[in-house]
Amino acid sequence: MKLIGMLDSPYVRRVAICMKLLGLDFEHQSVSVFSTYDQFAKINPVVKAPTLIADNGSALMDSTVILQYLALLAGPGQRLFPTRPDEALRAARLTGLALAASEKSVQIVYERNLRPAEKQHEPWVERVRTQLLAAYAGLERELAAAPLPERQEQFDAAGVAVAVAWYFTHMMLPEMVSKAAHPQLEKFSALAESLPVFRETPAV
Ligand SMILES: N[C@@H](CCC(=O)N[C@@H](CS)C(=O)NCC(=O)O)C(=O)O
Repeated sequence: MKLIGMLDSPYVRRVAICMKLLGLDFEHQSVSVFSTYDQFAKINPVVKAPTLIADNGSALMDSTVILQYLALLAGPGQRLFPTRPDEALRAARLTGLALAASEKSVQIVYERNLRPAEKQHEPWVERVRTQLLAAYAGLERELAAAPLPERQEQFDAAGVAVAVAWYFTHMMLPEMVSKAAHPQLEKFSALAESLPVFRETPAV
């Protein structure tokens, strides 16, 4: 299997870390949807990162769809996606918030970096920023109510999504979301980023 995309994408990084936690063999190709668009388009004409090339050559896209497929390959004993309904519900809530935070961060980055200054629309950026802050406020409350597991062998896909989103937002939009106002997220992120699987999969 091949995972295509740059690890500075929270979606690509999420899949790469989960693949390592699942113990799956894969080759990672750091191809950019921007600086190497044509090369990416030859692999997947839709040019979405991540793209997973399955062993039969099928090109899959969307990190959640890819992880759904990979969890099946890893077998019934995998522990990245809980199967108990109460645990699955919490994982779904955390993952949804983390993916919304990633998406809203990406939207602001695209608005700032891809559109010419005179075409930027501040009411839109403000709307997206409000959504971004709401997603992180929700996550902060969730973590304050019940902390996420901290050891690598206890990590699940929801924890990966949360940690990757928080790191990405601060890497790309340093002043946008206060670290001081989100102590639970900041603590969890620092811990996650110190784990071997996160350090071996840096957001670059
Ligand atoms: N919902 C998708 C979002 C993936 C996504 O938007 N990736 C960005 C890179 S961070 C991308 O492919 N951008 C190029 C484009 O959308 O044209 C997922 O979970 O994989």
